[in-house]
Amino acid sequence: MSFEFEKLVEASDSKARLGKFHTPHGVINTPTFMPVGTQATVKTLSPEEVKEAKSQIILANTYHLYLRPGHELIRSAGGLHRFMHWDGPILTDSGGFQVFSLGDLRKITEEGVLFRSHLDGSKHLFTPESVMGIENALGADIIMAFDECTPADADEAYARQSLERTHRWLKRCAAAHKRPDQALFGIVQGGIFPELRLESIQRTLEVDLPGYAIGGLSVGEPNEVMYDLLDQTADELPKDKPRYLMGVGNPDNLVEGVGYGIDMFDCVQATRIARHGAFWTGQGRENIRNAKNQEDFSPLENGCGCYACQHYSRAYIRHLVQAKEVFGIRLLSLHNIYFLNHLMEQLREAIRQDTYQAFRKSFFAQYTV
Ligand code: PRF
Ligand code: ZN
Repeated sequence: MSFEFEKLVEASDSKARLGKFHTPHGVINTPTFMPVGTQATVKTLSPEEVKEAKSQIILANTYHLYLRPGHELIRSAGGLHRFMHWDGPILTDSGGFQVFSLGDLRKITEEGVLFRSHLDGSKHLFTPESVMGIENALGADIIMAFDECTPADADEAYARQSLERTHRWLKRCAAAHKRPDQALFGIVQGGIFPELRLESIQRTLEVDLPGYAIGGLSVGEPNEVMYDLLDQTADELPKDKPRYLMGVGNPDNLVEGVGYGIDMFDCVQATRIARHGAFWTGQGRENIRNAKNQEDFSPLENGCGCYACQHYSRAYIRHLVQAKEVFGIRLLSLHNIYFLNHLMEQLREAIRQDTYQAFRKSFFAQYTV
């Protein structure tokens, strides 16, 4: 099975690239944004709606699906694509982020991570081998290696120890991965230390894989620290493989990330902020609850092509959110996902025209972070 990454255009004004990544469930135009469907659903939306909002690929979580409903049940259903009725590409994250977010509920050893379920407190062990078994059962097109997401406040000694363990685990993941129709991606760590990140890249590349991810960023460090690290390290990843910046980010992070040569992004923000009544426009983030929207019969964003903006006003969506009607959250989620996918489409077009820097400039002239 080939997971070919075709590089179509390289920008002359930045490290941005335009490409196509081939998977068994279709081609992904890069750079791209992936909406998050943690529990095999992009919260409140049907797959048709997610697709209509221009999504090419979605992300699901090994940790959640393993605990509930269980990967064997999903295997019995015919895999994740059939289970959730999404026929496009899917990526599963490995749980290397979720289990480390559990705080006191987990213990890290060389073997793996012992953790307690956030659902019922039951004890479980994730190892590189068991996680590959789960991801093979789920059957996503792209599966992430089991890593340790190094916390932003880790000192250099801890970050080194953690990245070394992540590399030993990557070798075990590669040995345990059994399905050639799934692409295993390795994950670079190294905390906020540029030398450690460069070393992590070298060690990760020792395992020849169809794609590589940058983990451990956007975990509490300032944006400028993340941008500096990306500037110094992202382009050291192979030019002929997709590069995925995990758990990032907001519209401004996507615009900047593309300029550092990132091809794939995911973030829960689009649907999470919708549940708080928030949405993005070209000017920045706003909240529909704001009194100024009460009698505003214009769409969330003038000129937006999304379903919500085609048919509904700010006044109506504000009413739904105030009345706690689920449809309000659905409309905001649709708009936010469309907004990020449309932004990526504009970035791809800018790279094609070799006008990335001009696009970036005009974006930040309007957008308040
Ligand atoms: N590792 C994994 N998943 C992730 C991260 C990571 O470092 C991050 C960090 N931003 C988000 N999701 N496996
Ligand atoms: Zn819209």
